[in-house]
Amino acid sequence: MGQWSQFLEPYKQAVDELKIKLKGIRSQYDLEDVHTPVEFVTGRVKPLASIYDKTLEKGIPFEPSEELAKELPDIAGLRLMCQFVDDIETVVETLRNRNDLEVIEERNYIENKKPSGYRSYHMIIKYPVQTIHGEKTILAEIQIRTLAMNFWASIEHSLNYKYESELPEEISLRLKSAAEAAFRLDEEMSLIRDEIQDAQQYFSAFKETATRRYGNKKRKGDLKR
Ligand code: 0O2
Ligand code: 0O2
Repeated sequence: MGQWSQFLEPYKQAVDELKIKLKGIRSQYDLEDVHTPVEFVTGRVKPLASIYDKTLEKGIPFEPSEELAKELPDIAGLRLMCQFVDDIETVVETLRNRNDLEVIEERNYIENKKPSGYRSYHMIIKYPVQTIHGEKTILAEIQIRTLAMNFWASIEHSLNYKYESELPEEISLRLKSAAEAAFRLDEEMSLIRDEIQDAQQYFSAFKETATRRYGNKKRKGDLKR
């Protein structure tokens, strides 16, 4: 167990660091009072049970090793959720241009959705972690998706877990249809994107003015007086 803790420590550090850095993208856009392409960020180190399952799938030994680190590029996993499909391209471009990480692979499951109906944009990166024994470069996976894609993926993930990846035909068909409905929702929202962004800017300006004037307790009508 100790060996695993030592092996996973740089991944934990990378997830912690990258969560702060990627959340920074959102706060910098907020400060400039423009639409932020990042709605929220999550991250996790792959649980040992999932690492074990993957080693069985890939036919590699379940032990901390260079081979395992190479075969499982998502031991450190970050997820960025966006409001609009177009935001994904902005985030992807931002990540390609950073000097604190190197993008080594991209998979576009939005243009090429998976047979399950899954849509998301994946990037595999190299990320240097500073340790007491010097720099260690690890691989991490960043998944970028809209809120609707994320909603679908988390429901599908839970159902797959419940049915141990053997989804009944009817559920599988309904999920595929739900994936298309989620994508149509994204398309509809994109069509009224300007309208939505104006409303969001108006709402945050309102909140700011209300907080400045009255603290947190006043309503919209109070501002008009
Ligand atoms: P389940 O059952 O997996 O959904 P904070 O530090 O407060 O911002 P916190 O609570 O440490 O955040 O965790 P965070 O970053 O909000 O999100 C952790 C959850 O996101 C976990 O869910 C992960 O499963 C999921 N997650 C985030 N990023 C990834 C990723 O890149 N890949 C995968 N597979 N999962 C990711 P839970 O809570 O474990 O529950
Ligand atoms: P977790 O931590 O439970 O999410 P390959 O080995 O090259 O065939 P691999 O390793 O499966 O491909 O990579 P892929 O498909 O690019 O990305 C894997 C991750 O994407 C998964 O992690 C999921 O997080 C997500 N994903 C891929 N396909 C689906 C899908 O059909 N539904 C959902 N909900 N998520 C999907 P893991 O390994 O499942 O682990």
